[in-house]
Amino acid sequence: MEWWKRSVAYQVYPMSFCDSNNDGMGDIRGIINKLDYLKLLGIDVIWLTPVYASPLDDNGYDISDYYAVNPQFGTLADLEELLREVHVRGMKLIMDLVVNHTSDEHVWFKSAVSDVNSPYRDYYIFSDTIATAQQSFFSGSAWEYSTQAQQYYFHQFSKRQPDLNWDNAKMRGEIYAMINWWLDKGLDGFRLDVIDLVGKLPLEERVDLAKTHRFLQEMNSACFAGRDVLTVGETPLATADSAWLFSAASRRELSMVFGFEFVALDEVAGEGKWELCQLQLSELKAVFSKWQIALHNNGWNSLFWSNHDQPRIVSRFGDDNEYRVVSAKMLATLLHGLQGTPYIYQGEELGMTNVKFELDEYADIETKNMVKEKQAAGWSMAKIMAGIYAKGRDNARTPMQWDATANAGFSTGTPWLAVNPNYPEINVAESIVEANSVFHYYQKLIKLRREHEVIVNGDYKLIFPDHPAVFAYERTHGPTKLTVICNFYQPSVELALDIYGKSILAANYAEPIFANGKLQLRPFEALMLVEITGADVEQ
Ligand code: ISL
Repeated sequence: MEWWKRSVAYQVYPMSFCDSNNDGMGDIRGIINKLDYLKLLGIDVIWLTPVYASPLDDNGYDISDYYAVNPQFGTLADLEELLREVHVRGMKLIMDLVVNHTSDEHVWFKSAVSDVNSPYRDYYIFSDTIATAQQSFFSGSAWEYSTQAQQYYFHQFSKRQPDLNWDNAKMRGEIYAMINWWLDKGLDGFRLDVIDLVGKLPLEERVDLAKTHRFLQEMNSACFAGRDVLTVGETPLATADSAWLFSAASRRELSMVFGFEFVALDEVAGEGKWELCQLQLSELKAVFSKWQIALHNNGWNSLFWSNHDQPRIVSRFGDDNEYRVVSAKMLATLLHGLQGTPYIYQGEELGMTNVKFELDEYADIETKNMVKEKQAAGWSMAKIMAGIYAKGRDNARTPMQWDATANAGFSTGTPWLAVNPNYPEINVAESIVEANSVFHYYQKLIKLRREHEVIVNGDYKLIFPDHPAVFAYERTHGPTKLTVICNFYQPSVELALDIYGKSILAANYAEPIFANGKLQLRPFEALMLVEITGADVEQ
């Protein structure tokens, strides 16, 4: 079986991970210094968000040179050292591949705007008019006028992130050569940014999925075929029904994709991420179950609660006050019992929380653009701030909390984004000494995946489907049955589940309470149980 099906990944956001030279910005040397911490946690793969040359309009997702490292993060030699040090510790490293768009400072774009006859003009998408009403993901029209080019160009993200024209075969060839250059260094794979947007039909305001798949198959045969790499697509448009098209081995595209269906469950349908609503547990159960069943034996799931674009999960679906530790563990239990490759976002393993900053302390381009757009649309400041507190991307981007010293031990300089003020209580140093910490619980869950084949391979069945407060499921592999039970809310509840004969693999309270034939679940209580139902021994 492919190694990445047995792996647990960890996402490092370099700007906010560890600052070795105290300029306020995390760097590659800082990551090298913390590799032993990641090894202690027990993860197998590190996903490094972009460290390429970039003006950082969108924190590195705007690349100006795919072959160079941003000097603020270090040098190419530092990156090669990081790769070696990761390998020395028996881990793997994947990098971000941002090829839907470049920075407007990329030489291709500079040439494209300066000369209508440039061979690079067709690497991008130009039009004499605002060809469609399409909106950018970061507010406003997806068409920006370039006075230099004397035409509009297409950008699905910020206006400093012009979209590449994937219909241009020469451009695609240059991208594939670049991918191979990195893989030849021994890199273990890539996370492919918004890869389902590359099959563009910009003049029709939509993407063509069939075209995207053709490009991915071409990329696979040009770059990934014959290499033992992990490729994970970021696919905001993928559904449970379409995800296998990217990830089934027979398709020769990617190893797996990130599904984003669940992240829309706390927003008003069709109104975008800032129009908030309460999560319905029944919907979360339905979405997770659908993906689990659809990709069992046909494709592969990526499992995640958080990343650098999402708020902190304990603040979002758990409780970041009194029940912070138990609810963070409950959410971890729910996710880490599922089939797929789990991705832990830095700080999630500490139960790091959202922040409430003053408006001028936010750095994210999405947040800044949203404030302007919503103000113009007449939203109150209270509603705008409520949106940012709940969903702003900077919630996830505050510096990693290493210890209780100034700036959480992230940097002795002034951090580029303020540190969450709760760092004296929530930090790595504290988590390592505290036996009951969220950290130790994650460490245990990671180990369990290695020890129990049923977690990797078992099938999935939702149990107690209609229970309003409990998310519970079974995984079965041969004679082995895994049962995961999570009380998603604070009130205690009863569950008619017999735990006789089952052993506890993980739990966020000391002992389960079983009385009157029922399991009594305390606030946010979670249990992972295993039993052998037949005589055979698990393979
Ligand atoms: O974060 C989002 C909503 O808040 C998503 O719409 C997000 O923009 C989308 O999933 C694409 O994300 C990726 O590409 C962006 C970059 O800003 C994100 O950080 C990256 O993860 C453009 O490169």
